[in-house]
Amino acid sequence: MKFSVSGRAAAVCAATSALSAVMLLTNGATAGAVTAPTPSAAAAAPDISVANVKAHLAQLQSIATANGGNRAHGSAGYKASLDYVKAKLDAAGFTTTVQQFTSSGRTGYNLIADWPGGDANRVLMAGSHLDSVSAGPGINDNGSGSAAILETALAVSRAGYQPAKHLRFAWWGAEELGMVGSRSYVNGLSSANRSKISGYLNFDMIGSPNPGYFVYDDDPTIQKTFQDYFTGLGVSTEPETEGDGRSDHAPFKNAGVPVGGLFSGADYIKTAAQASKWGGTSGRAFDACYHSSCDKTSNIDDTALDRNGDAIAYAVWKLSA
Ligand code: DTR
Ligand code: ZN
Ligand code: ZN
Repeated sequence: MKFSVSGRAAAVCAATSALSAVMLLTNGATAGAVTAPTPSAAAAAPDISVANVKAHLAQLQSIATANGGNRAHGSAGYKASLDYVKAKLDAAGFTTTVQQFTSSGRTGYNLIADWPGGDANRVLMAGSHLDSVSAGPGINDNGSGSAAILETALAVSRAGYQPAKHLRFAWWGAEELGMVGSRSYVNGLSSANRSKISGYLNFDMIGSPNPGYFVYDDDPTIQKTFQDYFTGLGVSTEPETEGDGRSDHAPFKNAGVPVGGLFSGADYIKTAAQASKWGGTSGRAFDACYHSSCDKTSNIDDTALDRNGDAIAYAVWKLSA
């Protein structure tokens, strides 16, 4: 199995899940890249610039356009998406690892980014699937989650944030094939390493054009953290019940890890009651371009993307302190 080693990257090959051997490519963290630490007790989450998040989405759109119109598992568009995210994180001082796996006869990749520092025995994770369906560029599903956690990770670096817990971010491959990448990651963890994960936050579709504000109702502490944020905004939320088992939090939940997350809606129809509290259009889907070629940069509601991005940063700061 071929792999390229870049910079001070080191490759560790380990056979793990039943899917295939998993190849790990890890860069060397650039110690100098981390700025002066900020005491975690005093740290408040920064605003996540929706303009920066949208700039990442524009890059993902350009990548899809240059690669046959999608960023699906096994495609050049997916690998280019991963390379884009990895380059930003390497430059910001993260220790990145590329996990390689095979599914449906094609090579897939997870990108794991560890922020140096924090208690290695208490890891807070935030993740999003980076792959699209083959029908389109997947800007809302799930460029939105991928771009928002990327910008949150970059905000951690800019702030020189040094929380009590260890922070780990993940971009999953082959979610659209059945959470293949995230399942491969969880299956590859020893029970000791699995028990070190204090929580996994999942963000899959957070910029839907006719948005709802749904909070995963799995772990109550994580759920309340997100609910408190939106209460502070004066935005009501609903429990996310349609997605149980349908995104990358499922393998973590099945392994006993506390999970939570945010969702702005897919092809389900917004009711009149929901439109009255959230705005938008009743009788229409939250995202009418779900799994379609029209899931492009125009298929995003900036307010939902902005609010959810800020909620992600709030939860990462609060749950890692
Ligand atoms: N984002 C979808 C999976 C998904 C997550 N929650 C829901 C709720 C209703 C429909 C689909 C989903 C995907 O990746 O296809
Ligand atoms: Zn999807
Ligand atoms: Zn998705």
